[in-house]
Amino acid sequence: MSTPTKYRFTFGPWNISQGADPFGPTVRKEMEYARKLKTYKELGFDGVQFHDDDIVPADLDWQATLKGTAEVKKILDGEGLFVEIIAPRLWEDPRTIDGGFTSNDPKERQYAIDRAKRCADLADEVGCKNYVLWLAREGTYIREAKCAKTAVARIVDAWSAILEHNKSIRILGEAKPNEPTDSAFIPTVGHMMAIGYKTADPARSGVLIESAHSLLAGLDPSEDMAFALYHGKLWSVHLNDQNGLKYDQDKTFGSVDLRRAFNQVWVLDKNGFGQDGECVGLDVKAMRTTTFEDSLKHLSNSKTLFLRILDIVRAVDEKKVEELRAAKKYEELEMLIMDMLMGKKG
Ligand code: XLS
Ligand code: MG
Repeated sequence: MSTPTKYRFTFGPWNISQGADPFGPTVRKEMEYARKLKTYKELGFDGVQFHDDDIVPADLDWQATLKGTAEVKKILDGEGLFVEIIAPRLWEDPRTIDGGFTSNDPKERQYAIDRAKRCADLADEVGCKNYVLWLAREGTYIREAKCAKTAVARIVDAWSAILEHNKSIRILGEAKPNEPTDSAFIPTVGHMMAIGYKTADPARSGVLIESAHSLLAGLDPSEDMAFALYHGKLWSVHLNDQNGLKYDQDKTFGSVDLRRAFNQVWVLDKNGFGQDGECVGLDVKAMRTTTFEDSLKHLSNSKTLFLRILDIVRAVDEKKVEELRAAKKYEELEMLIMDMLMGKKG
């Protein structure tokens, strides 16, 4: 690779939260929206990730939507921020309780498609080309509830309908195996890429990989990233960390397993991620016990850890690695990496 990538960092306003969880209410006061947008530059971030309703409520009429969107765009321009991704939040509306594109009710499926198209229109308004589909409720709690084969076809059709509706966006599918449903129809990055190849425009179909989502599927995120990079389909990431096969924890990147984080940065940096403008997105949550004053630390810490790990990745003696690979001296290679991770120079 020619010049080292200068990474650009992004996150979504939902990553600054009030700390509610399924077992208890909010524990921190709400940060005012304009204040949230101000924190980006203060923390050294470059761009914003949005859901449709992170910009304006999803049920506004189109005139009011345009007005509200223009106001948000003005704040972003004033801050020098761009919108990296936009995603329809298809999992909170009462009409998506049974899923969006795969609901058993045709009226609800139509609602999901209409909302997804509207979100693509919004992408144009904020100058964003990357449209993320996290298929949150496209799954079931019991196999017999829906025909799983029909569900896959419905997802492909919906994806194609969005691409046909808006020719300037590209869609990044974000896979997750479970939560909020028990069993997602498109559980892994590999499944998601196979879906992309079946849509109306495979060239505009790719993936966003979230570290924790790969881990929840029992997979290594760096392996998923390498697979998507080979296909030229890794268009964004949601880096974070995860402590075993539990609920989706969205922990600070690198905070659970440093070597696993190292492997992700290694794969990204060595394979040109970011050279076509792809961003390092973070999808991280502050611990519930965190105070309002400290409620941005998980974001700055994740970015700092990424950059520190990047320094280590770039300091590894590549010639030595090649020699050890050629000689298949993997015990020694492992120790070389461990030494670097533990602060031994060279
Ligand atoms: C969940 C996802 C979701 C998407 C955007 O993990 O991060 O928030 O990224 O729809
Ligand atoms: Mg995510």
